Amino acid sequence: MECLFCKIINNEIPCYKIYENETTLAFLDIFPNANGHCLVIPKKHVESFSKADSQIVCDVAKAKLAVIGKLTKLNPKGFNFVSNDGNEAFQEVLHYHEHIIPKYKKEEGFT
Ligand code: DGP
Repeated sequence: MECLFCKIINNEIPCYKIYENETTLAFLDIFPNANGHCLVIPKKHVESFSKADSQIVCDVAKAKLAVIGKLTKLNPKGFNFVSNDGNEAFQEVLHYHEHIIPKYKKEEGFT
């Protein structure tokens, strides 16, 4: 099995787990953009959001809500939810994942 995130699901590669249930896993991104930057993935391998069926999309969405609940202890002021879809969109790991990036203050230049 070559998929990096499938290896994480199978405990072949370690990760810092934030949330897990039967169908999904969330863990800290190894290259975080902010404290608490998580990735939420389905346990069933699917390449990207646009290739996922509605059940997977629903499972991941529910897991995102659970992860947000866990991240409240970091006291974020907001979140960015990002899913890169395809190599042209800078998707590096071809296993569907949603980035949850906590935001702590407004960035310079934005009103
Ligand atoms: P994307 O560019 O959307 O495919 O993002 C892939 C993310 O996966 C990137 O932010 C870094 C993260 N990542 C890559 N390899 C590992 C790993 O081995 N462990 C963890 N925790 N995250 C990883």
